[in-house]
This record gives sequence, C-alpha cells and structure tokens, in this order.
Amino acid sequence: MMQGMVLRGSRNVFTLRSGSEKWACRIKGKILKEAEGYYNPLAPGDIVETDGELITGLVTRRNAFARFNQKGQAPQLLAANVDLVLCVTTPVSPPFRPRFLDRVLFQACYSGVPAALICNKSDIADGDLDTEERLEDFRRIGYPVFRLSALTGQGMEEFRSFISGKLAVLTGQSGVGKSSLVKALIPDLEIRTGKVNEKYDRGNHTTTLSELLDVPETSDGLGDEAMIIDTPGIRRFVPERVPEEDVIFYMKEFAPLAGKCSFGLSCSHETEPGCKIMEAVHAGVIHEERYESFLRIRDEMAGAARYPDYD
Ligand SMILES: Nc1nc2c(ncn2[C@@H]2O[C@H](COP(=O)(O)OP(=O)(O)O)[C@@H](O)[C@H]2O)c(=O)[nH]1
Ligand SMILES: [Mg+2]
Ligand SMILES: [Zn+2]
Repeated sequence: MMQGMVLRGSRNVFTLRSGSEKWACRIKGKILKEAEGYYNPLAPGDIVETDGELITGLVTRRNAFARFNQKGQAPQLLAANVDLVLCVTTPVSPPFRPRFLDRVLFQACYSGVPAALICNKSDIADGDLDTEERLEDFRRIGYPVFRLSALTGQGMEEFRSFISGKLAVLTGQSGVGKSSLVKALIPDLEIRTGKVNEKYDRGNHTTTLSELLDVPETSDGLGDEAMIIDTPGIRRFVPERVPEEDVIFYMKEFAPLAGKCSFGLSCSHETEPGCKIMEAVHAGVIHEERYESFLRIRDEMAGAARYPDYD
C-alpha cells in the first residue's frame, strides 16, 4: 500500500502522482466509502491509498472546496486539501460580476479556506468606478485583491510570490482567463484556452475537468514552487447547501456580528430594532451589495426563490 495525490479525474479514472511517477487508477469497487455524499468521489488535491492498480481508500481531507451541482442535487468537489481559493473576475469581457464573487467567497469560507480575488484582464479595464469601488471594498473586508493581466504579465510577479508554496484553486466564470493565468505561471504548458464568445460575451467551455498542475519556481528565485488547480468555467456558482440561519457565519464581515442583535440569533436582519447587521450596513461597515448578496444566498438556502434568476 502507498499513497498518491489525485491530479485529475473523471467519474472513475483518476491520474495519481507519487514522487515523480504518474499513472491512471480506478476506484476499487463501485464506490469509495469515505467519499459518499458527493456528486463525484474524488477531486484534484485528494490523497488516496492505492495498491498501484486500484484506489482503495481516501486519506481524510483537510478541506473540500465544492459547489452545489443542481442537476445532480449534490455537492460537487472541485478541489481538496487546498491552501487558497482564487476567485477570478474581470473588469470587462465578461463583465464584472460581484454577485458571483460573493457566492464563491461564501463557499471558500464554508470550506474553511482563505480566499483572494484576482481581477484579470487589467489591460482592458475601462476604469469603471463601481468596479473599482467594489474591489476596494473586498480589500477592506480582508480579501487580498490582485489586478493582473495574463496577457501582458502585469501584476504577475507579486501574485506569483503570493501563491508560493501553496496549493491554490482557481475559480471563476468561463472566459475570465483562468487557463490563461495558468499558462502565464507555467510557460511550457500545453493547455487550451477559449475565445470569449462574442455573442454571449463569455468563454467557451474549453476546460472540462479540474486539473492540478505544478508551478515551477521562478528563475529569479522570488517565486517558490506552487501547485494550482484549474477548474472548468461555470456560468453560475451555487454554494453548498447550509441551513438558512447559518449563512451569516460564512460571510466574513457578518460572522463577528452573529448573535449580537437585540433578538440574538433569531433576528432576521431585515426589520428588527437593534439589528447589528442593519446598523453595520447603515454605517458602511457592511457594503449594501454584500447585504443584498447575504439576503439572496439566504433565500436560496431556504429554497424560497424570491430571486429566481438572480445574479
Ligand atoms: N485582454 C486580455 N485577454 C485575456 C487575458 N487573459 C485571458 N484573455 C483571453 O480571454 C479568453 C478566455 O481565456 P481562458 O483562459 O480560456 O478563460 P477561462 O475560461 O477562464 O479558462 C481568451 O481569448 C484569452 O486569450 C488578459 O489578461 N487580457
Ligand atoms: Mg479554462
Ligand atoms: Zn439582526
């Protein structure tokens, strides 16, 4: 018996690595007991037990970064045992979508993984003030924000040293440049990137599987080795299901206020006097848009589609 790290995999065939060896492996039997409850049994970053031919067990995960798969009605693993979630966005093409970020940040918090924002395509930023203001606010509440361009290399050095020594997972809607960023980090890599579909202004689905890749150390020695997981682009990120009353615990600047309202944990944070959340919104400590995202995520968790097609 030995252990291997999952680099990528479909429903039943997985590429494992141990040392410098890489090989394909199947799960022994139909299921992996430890991985029950998920739409897919394993994700890049997982450590498994293997006899060299078959995967026989899963080493307990440090964390699991997932999204709710609505078709399968189960959480779908995107990455496991990660140090960092990188939420990739763009100022334009596709348009900046803070609501998408809020839901990824929610999931990162739920998974117990630190997160950072990447605003890629800075080379074509139009200086929109609302976008700038939102990025600044994400920074204010404690998320590192990197303005990058995978195309020109702008900001890449600082970002590269930020991910040094870490296993980071990239997530973001299709076309924001996740695969292009991976390419910029790993110059001699063959990976497909898609053209942004002009009609719909979003990328084609060129990355179909999550994949773990090695980022080499930089020649100047400023960036140590790192690992990065590229994930397929999605149009809408749906976080894992949590009880609606728990949503407050998974939004960074809301969590410290949980239970502090006059009505304690039973406060709906919508109309009650002495509501610390509403006070924080009025005082500018919680951004109005984050409050709106909070209400929407909570409604979604409650199954009440007050905003059926929100985003
Ligand atoms: N102008 C500009 N275009 C970029 C940048 N990064 C990626 N792109 C383009 O955006 C499109 C989508 O990139 P891709 O990496 O496939 O996005 P993904 O779907 O998030 O993996 C491609 O046409 C890229 O060439 C950037 O920094 N600036
Ligand atoms: Mg891609
Ligand atoms: Zn309240």
